[in-house]
Amino acid sequence: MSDIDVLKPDTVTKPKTQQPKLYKVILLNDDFTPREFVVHVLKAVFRTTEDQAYRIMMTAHQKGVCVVATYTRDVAESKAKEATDMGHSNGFPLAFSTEPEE
Ligand code: TYC
Repeated sequence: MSDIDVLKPDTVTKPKTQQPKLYKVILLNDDFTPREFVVHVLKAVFRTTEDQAYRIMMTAHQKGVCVVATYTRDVAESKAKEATDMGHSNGFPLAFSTEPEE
């Protein structure tokens, strides 16, 4: 028996389930929402730590946008809506969008 035969698996099983397509939730910068409020929303809706929320907020603040996290489509869309609604309920133009991952 050659080395190659020893290393080769007898059967190759194909996964039966497909990986669901993932969607990014994107935080958009604006000039009005207070920084602390953005951090509060990120912690509440996306369950980030204070430190992660601060970094995400500062990236959006400096670059215009920041990917918050990726989820299945339904979860991404409902979290983006919940977070956007939280801003609007408090009189801020805070906005989150979603887009499919490559
Ligand atoms: N740019 C806002 C300010 O200076 C803070 C902010 C950061 C708002 C990130 C939205 O996605 C955002 N108060």
